[in-house]
Amino acid sequence: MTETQATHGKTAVVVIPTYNEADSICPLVEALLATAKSSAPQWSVRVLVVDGDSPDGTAQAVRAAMQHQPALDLMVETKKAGIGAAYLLGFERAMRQHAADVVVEFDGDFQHPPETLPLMLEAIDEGCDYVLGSRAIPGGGYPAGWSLYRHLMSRGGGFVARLLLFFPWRPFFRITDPTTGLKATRVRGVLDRIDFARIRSKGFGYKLELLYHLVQQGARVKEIPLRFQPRRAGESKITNQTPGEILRTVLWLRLFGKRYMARGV
Ligand SMILES: Nc1nc2c(ncn2[C@@H]2O[C@H](COP(=O)(O)OP(=O)(O)OP(=O)(O)O)[C@@H](O)[C@H]2O)c(=O)[nH]1
Ligand SMILES: [Mg+2]
Repeated sequence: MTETQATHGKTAVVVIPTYNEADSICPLVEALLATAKSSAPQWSVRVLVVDGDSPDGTAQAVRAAMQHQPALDLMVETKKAGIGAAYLLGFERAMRQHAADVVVEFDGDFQHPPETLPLMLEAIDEGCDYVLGSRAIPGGGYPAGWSLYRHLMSRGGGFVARLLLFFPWRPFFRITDPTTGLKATRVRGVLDRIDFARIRSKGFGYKLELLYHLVQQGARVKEIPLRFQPRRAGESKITNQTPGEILRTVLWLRLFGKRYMARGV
């Protein structure tokens, strides 16, 4: 075994979906790779950007960065198709092409602090399968200056999602922030047991679907604190339809989720 193989035995692919994130994406990629190199040297970390054909030049900026950054990869969708669709595309490529041992879900707007990456990989090293960044446990939190509406949507919506997905079972008490977007998932025996064709939501609801199925499947879950930052640049892709889409997804999962996956996986 070469030295590189010995020190970089495991591969983590950080998948970042982007739509009009040209101002943040390159500094974010640099920060992620730098923190991984210094604080998780036992991991080979790659970053895969899945761009929804952004008109602001996000993909061009990534392509330019790829010239000097071999750990960076890019997929460009034919058109913006939802955050869930982008992640599933990215997971497929991470698993098939990059032989990922772990895939990480990470926002492209610096709301997830890059320093959380080594902490998530450390939890995977300890034996966890599914590491979730939680804004609702000590050490985590929401951005200062968020409107009452955003707090209500995030905290109230999160509570309703927990209730519908898990009450009165044990996961209800363990999953404190079900709508979080920061996650690290072990591939072998965990993510590779999910049939992506059966994930129904192409938008933000995919988060709840994957959470539900992975928890049902018995993934060993750990939450780490997530201090969710204000957006650095660009605009939110959350619309007035997003809360309704998430609510429909969790209701459907509560009613049919268990039987649906049991038939297919
Ligand atoms: N490729 C692709 N990326 C998307 C799509 N929707 C959202 N994203 C990206 O997914 C990440 C999360 O989306 P955000 O709009 O930041 O969602 P959020 O963080 O919950 O909301 P804010 O706090 O308002 O930013 C960002 O990097 C977006 O650019 C999409 O349809 N396609
Ligand atoms: Mg965001």
